[in-house]
Amino acid sequence: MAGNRTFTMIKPGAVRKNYEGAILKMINDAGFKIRAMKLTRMSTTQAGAFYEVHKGKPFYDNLVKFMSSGPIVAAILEKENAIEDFRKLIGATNPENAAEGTVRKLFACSVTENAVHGADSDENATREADFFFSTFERFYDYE
Ligand code: RTP
Ligand code: MG
Repeated sequence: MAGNRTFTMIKPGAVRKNYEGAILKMINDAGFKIRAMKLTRMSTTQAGAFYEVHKGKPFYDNLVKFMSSGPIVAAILEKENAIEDFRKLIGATNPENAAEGTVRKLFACSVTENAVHGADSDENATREADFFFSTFERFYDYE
């Protein structure tokens, strides 16, 4: 993702509660440009494949079930230092440990239903973006 892009999902719980607008506003206000975006839903097979790095961990089955339980907003975001800055914006995985003012502090209800996903490396951002978006659905060259 060329170092300045990340991949995110607004998770089913947050979409169910109509938080997607507020979360996207926080993302824009933090200086991220939306370069691709869609409302979609993963099947359990797709969610299992998306999270295959976590296969075998105690939370995997629950996570796959939750992530396929309803629509999500998937997006590619662009900003200098995108991966790190986005993870700062969303806060710790467990909302109980998330800093004040972070997306998870404001919108997450539990460690599984933690409102948003943020890619953790360039390599994973690329893999995750490719999972959801064709080249025709990405708008990298617009100002
Ligand atoms: P994410 O990938 O969603 O941005 O979150 P993360 O890097 O902060 O957390 P990660 O370790 O990649 O875990 C992926 C998702 O699995 C759920 N999880 N549950 N102890 C638990 O019950 C537990 N640990 C992780 C969370 O939904 C987490 O976002
Ligand atoms: Mg992660």
